[in-house]
Amino acid sequence: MSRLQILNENGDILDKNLEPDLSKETLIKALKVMIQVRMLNDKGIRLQRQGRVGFHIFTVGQEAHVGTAIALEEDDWVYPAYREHGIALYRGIEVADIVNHLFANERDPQKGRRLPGLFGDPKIKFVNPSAPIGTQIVQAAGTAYASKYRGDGGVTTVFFGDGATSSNDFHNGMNFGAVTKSPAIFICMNNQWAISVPLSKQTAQTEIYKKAVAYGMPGVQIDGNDIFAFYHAVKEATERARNGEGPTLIEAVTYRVGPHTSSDDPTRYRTDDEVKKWRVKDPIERFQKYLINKGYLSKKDIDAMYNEFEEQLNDLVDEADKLPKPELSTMFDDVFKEIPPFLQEQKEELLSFAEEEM
Ligand SMILES: Cc1ncc(C[n+]2csc(CCOP(=O)(O)OP(=O)(O)O)c2C)c(N)n1
Ligand SMILES: [Mg+2]
Repeated sequence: MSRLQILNENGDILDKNLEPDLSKETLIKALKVMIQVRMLNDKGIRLQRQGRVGFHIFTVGQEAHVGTAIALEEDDWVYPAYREHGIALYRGIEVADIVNHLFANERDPQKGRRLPGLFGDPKIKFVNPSAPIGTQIVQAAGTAYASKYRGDGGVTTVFFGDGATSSNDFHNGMNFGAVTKSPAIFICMNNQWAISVPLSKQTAQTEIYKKAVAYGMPGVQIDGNDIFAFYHAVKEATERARNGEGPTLIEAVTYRVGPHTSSDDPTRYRTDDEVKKWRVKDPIERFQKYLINKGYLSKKDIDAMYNEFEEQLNDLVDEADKLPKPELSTMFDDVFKEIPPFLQEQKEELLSFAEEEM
């Protein structure tokens, strides 16, 4: 089986029969979101380097995942790994929520408890990522099983990296999902690297989609920089899932163009040539070319989209930077419905200690 590509690097459709029938508005919204992901990335790393934000997770080159959001229903669950911010933006997360989260200020919906970039939002069924690699795969398999059990017609999609396929949770989740024929979509973002470990040192079966055979589910490999390949593969997988035919594994072959995080220096373990080879496959540039060729947008319209978001982002950053951190007492919230006496005691002790120190 070959790798599914619909939109090539020049922005051309390779097979007219596979060109998705999507409205101009939907396509423009998708581009807008991809641009937002890219600009949030660029802003995030600058803020981290300026010492204003503690940590940064790079997303450059992996923005084609937005095609997934177009293919899903709004009510379907999504478990991201940690580079799939486009799904949250497509589903309408407030950009201010993301920015406040980066600064871990008092308006951060995560209340300053998560690494910057590891956010979720229950309103849009975008689940908080767990830091241990692979955990979300079993969580998603459970959520998909719950949908089947309740008969609510929902589909659960879970993203994970190539490195995560070496985790026990990959096996558990794939096996459970397939054997229970649950409505799950497993999407492996094969970006070739797990921090400094290349794919060839991670697994002897480097065509990850083939692992699906062992679990008894279909596996498809797509160009992970092609928004239409995502759309097409996910759409097909949702149809199977909703028909009671069980899960699908989608391997999206992409590349982590940036470092793993702000704590990583990839020049220590990979060549510039490799990175350059992938830069020309940029998912946003090819989609922009497509939209220009189609007559939906001009170069000027696209420039305006960047400028508009730049302004919005700068305003949000200025505001977020000035806000105080969450109240110390909030660290005791949310775990128990009613705070147990031993924690109440600790809370009072901490607060009186903090008062004395001030
Ligand atoms: C169980 C576990 N082991 C190690 C780590 C440290 N760690 C964080 S990200 C990462 C690499 C993950 O690579 P991959 O799954 O390919 O995702 P990518 O970062 O490439 O998107 C590792 C080893 C962790 N978070 N959890
Ligand atoms: Mg990886």
